[in-house]
Amino acid sequence: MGKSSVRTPLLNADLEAQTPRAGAAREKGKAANATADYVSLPGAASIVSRSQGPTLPGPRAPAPAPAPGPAETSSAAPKNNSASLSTLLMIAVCCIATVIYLSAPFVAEPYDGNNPSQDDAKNAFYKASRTGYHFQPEKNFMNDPNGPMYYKGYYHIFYQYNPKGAVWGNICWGHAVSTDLVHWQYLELALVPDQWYDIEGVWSGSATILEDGTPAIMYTGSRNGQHQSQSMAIPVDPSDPLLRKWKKVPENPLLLNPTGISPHDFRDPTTAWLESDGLWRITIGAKVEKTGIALLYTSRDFRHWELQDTWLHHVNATGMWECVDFYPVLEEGKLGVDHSILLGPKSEQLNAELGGEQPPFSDTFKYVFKVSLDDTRHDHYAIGNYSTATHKFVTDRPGIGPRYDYGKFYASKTFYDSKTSRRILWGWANESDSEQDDITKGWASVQALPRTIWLDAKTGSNILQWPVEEVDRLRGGLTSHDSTVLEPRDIFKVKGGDGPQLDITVVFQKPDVTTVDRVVPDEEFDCSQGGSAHRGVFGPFGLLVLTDDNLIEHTAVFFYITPMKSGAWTTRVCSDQSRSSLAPNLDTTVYGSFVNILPTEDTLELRVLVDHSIVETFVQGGRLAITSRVYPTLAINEKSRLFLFNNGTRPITVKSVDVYQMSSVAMHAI
Ligand code: DQQ
Repeated sequence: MGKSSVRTPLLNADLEAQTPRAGAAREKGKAANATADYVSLPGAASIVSRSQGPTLPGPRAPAPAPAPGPAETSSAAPKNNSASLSTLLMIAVCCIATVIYLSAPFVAEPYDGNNPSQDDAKNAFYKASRTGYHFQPEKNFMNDPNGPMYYKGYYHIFYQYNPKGAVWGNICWGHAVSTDLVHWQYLELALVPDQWYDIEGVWSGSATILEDGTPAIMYTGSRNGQHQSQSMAIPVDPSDPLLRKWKKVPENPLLLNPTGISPHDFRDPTTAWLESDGLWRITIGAKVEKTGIALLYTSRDFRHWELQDTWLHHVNATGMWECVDFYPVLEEGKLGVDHSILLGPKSEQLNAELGGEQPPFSDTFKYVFKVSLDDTRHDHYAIGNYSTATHKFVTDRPGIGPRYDYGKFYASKTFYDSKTSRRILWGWANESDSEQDDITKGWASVQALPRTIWLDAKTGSNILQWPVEEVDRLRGGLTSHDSTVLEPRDIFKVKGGDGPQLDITVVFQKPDVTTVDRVVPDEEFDCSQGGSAHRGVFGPFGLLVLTDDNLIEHTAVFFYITPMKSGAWTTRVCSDQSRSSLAPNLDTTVYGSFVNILPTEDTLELRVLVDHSIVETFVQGGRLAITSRVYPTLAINEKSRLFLFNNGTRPITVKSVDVYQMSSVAMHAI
């Protein structure tokens, strides 16, 4: 793949200002900022409105409050003529948007990829949402990633899959292999519901590499109105690196729900780990009343499992725990750790090599426990220690812990990549459209890009997530831009950012909050009130991705720096889907959370990977992630644009912007 690099200064020629920069108005704006910093600033109509420019609220966004805008807006805005001009423009734009909206057809024949009528505009909307470089099956419904592993030169991903339709049901294990985690080849179904104990579905589970080097799968079988039990499958031919055929062992089901646990609340076994007592251990999600729990089982032969008296972990009032995951992480460095090598019979040898004493290596390793909360459909993780004496996980901090990802990312699972000594995380990004849309387009769900994860040594309190480096090989033409300043209300088109498949890195100078004399706390903002249309002092500022030329559709990924009652300033990152699409029946929830910016850090950094209907955002080197699903109707394919914006009342310095075009990957059946 050829790479071209165009290094250009971030001038207006590259980043075309979308609205005129009247010097006088700018000066008025600056003067007004001085007073505007004192207040929390509600409801500018849209990030694309400037004092002189049109107001273009997305038709599906809530109408801006008629209340007066921020102080500098009213004082900077030329009154009289320009006010009525902007009203006229707003009416015109609304009319155009309405016409486009009404003429945008959202009813189409089921997508089968062969029907010529699907090439017309009616179906462009559906077709454009198919991703170019994310893993997704050829058709039908997918959910949780299952049993990821590296085996004999291939990465394997299995996934919950309905081979008969684009909605959940008939759940089997789909299977694909790759040599680089990016290019995938589909294989035949690995596990199908064909036994009395899994006849309603082969639900989620994990793979473990056993001591003889062969893999074993533990999974949940569903039967009889979703009664759950745990079963095992092994490869028919372990010498086949593709592991095409699997057989269920005759001892199945290996585990029935224990006393006190409902058969409806007993599922998703983890990868097993071996400890120095020669016992394998797995943990399985369950609940007791409203307490989410992780049951612990031991086995010497991987067939006969014994429930342990103590739970590995539990948190009150969190409901059913799905898809739990439990693994060690190094306290320093990016390398992953194989749980069984760390704690198993080989651990002493490893420890000796590391110059340590005996396990559990408490000075060197921490543990991560992840749970997928069925009640909220969010994945949370806690960092702590695991005692091989008590077999309990003890968190460093109370509670369920932060989320892996503040957008669409569920039922995730890690594996240890023995090829490169990484721990890699997979997570399911479901759709934000309707089931009817999914049936029409013939598929639902993608897997987020596989992410390398490791402990953030700077904070010790969070993990870092970063797309596996193999993703970088999809990068094509690079357009780089140097420093520029975004004045309040600026919106610049970014050269090199056309198209629906991008990998964007933008670095902002951390604003100097000490320049603000008096501050009114703004603790109420939670990304959703107005989203990118809200106005604060420092922010929102960031990127508009998957944006059409007229900025009718845009997905804003932005920072927002908030003064708190304590006097401290905190930094949020938000992903605003409320103006992403003119299409109806979409979930347009605005996502976001606080990100820890350390005093030693003087930049704010976003890496945003755009792929048609998925936008994956990594903040501050991976300290926070947000995945969103969006379905533009106008900003599709070659009509998609990239913009930088600042809707705060203070200027923001952009230090650099790098934009790569991303190649598509062909995925075939073999
Ligand atoms: N999905 C599976 C279950 C799991 C849930 C069923 C999580 O095993 O608990 O498809 O999305």
